[in-house]
Amino acid sequence: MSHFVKNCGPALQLPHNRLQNAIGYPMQGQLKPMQEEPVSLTLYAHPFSSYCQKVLVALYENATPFAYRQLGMDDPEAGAELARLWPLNKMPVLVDSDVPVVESSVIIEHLDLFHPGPARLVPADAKQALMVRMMDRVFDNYVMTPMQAIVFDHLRPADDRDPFGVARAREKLEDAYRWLDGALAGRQWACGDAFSLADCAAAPSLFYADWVHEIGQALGNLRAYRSRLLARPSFARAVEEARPFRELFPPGAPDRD
Ligand SMILES: N[C@@H](CCC(=O)N[C@@H](CS)C(=O)NCC(=O)O)C(=O)O
Repeated sequence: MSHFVKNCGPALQLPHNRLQNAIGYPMQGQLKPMQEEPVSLTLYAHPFSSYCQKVLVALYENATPFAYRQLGMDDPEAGAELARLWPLNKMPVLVDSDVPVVESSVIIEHLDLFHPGPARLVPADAKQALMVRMMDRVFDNYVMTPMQAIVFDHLRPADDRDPFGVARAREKLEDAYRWLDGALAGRQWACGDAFSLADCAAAPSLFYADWVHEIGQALGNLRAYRSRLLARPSFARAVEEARPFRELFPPGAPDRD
């Protein structure tokens, strides 16, 4: 979800010169472990954005304190700050001790590294971590991406609609659903018993993907997994916070979930 909420949002306290110098990650010595000083995290995000929800789930899993800089049409200054922080103009962006961290997966890895809580979202074991990263990529690339292609087609002018691209996106979703249904057999979460980065990615991607291209009744493992994600308190909270924005969903939100 993006264009329709992109420049929408509250008020950054950082002076401009610090923002302009901020790109460059990691900056040695700038990031302090949580034990040494109070957490100073600001998240630029919108509650209805799928990639923002991915990071919000990670923050809520560990009750990590952060300032929420909500982007919105009613706060152009927040959008301008985002553009200064990350000229590619994508949300979410996390600012940690004046250092912007971009890309949802990297933000979650950053939280796990610098602000760990009881729920470790990236396993300490390198081999297990690889599986988690692989599944994170699967959800972003093969569920989130085609889902967004379908959603954004609704934002195009009638003459610029792309039926071929939408049909292809639906095929991609079908392929991903089928593969995931097999991969999830016998698993509670994406990679087994522990909730991880991969589940943070899975939750919003499957949530919205099912809205635009319903997961078939035959794919019981995937449907049950999506239901478990919806029942997870961290994601349930993100879904509730986004509920007031459902009317913005370009294809129209279904009357469920
Ligand atoms: N790869 C990025 C994707 C972020 C992304 O696409 N965010 C959308 C909102 S869900 C956005 O900011 N779109 C604005 C735009 O495309 O202009 C990530 O993982 O953070």
